[in-house]
Amino acid sequence: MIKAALSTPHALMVVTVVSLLGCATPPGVREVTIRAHDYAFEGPDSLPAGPVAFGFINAGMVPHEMVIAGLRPGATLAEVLRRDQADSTWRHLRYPASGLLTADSGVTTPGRLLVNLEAGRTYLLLCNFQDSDTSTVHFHKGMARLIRAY
Ligand SMILES: [Cu+2]
Repeated sequence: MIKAALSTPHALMVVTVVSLLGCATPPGVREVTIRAHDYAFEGPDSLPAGPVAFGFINAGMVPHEMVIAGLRPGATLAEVLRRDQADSTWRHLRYPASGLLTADSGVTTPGRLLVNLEAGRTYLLLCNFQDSDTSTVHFHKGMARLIRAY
C-alpha cells in the first residue's frame, strides 16, 4: 500500500487517495468499478460517503486513464470544461490531491484507488489522454463524469 497524497493545511479539504496494488480490499470498504469506453466513463452518479476502492476496466480500443479529483463546493462539470479550454484554471476548482489509474485497451487494472468520499462533496472522473499529439483530449470527448457523495 502506497500513500499517494493525504492532506492539505485545511482540515475540511482532505482527500485521501491510497493505491491498493495486489491487496485485498479492507473490511468496510465499498468496491466500485468504473468502466472506460471510447469516450465515456460508465459508473455510478452517486455513492454513499465513506471509503471506496475504485477499480478501473478499459473496455475501449485505445488507452485511457481515470483521474479522480474532489471538486470544491459549487463547481460544476460545465465550469470545469469551460475553464479547461479557456485558460487551464479549472485546476483551481479541485482539491489539491487526486489520484489516477491507467489501462490499455481491454485491461483491468490490478491496483485500485482508495478514496474516502465525504458526504456532500462531488468528485470528478476524467481522462487526459489523447489519441495523437493534435487530437482532442479525451476529457473533452466525453470522458469527464461526476460522482456525488451523500
Ligand atoms: Cu481516455
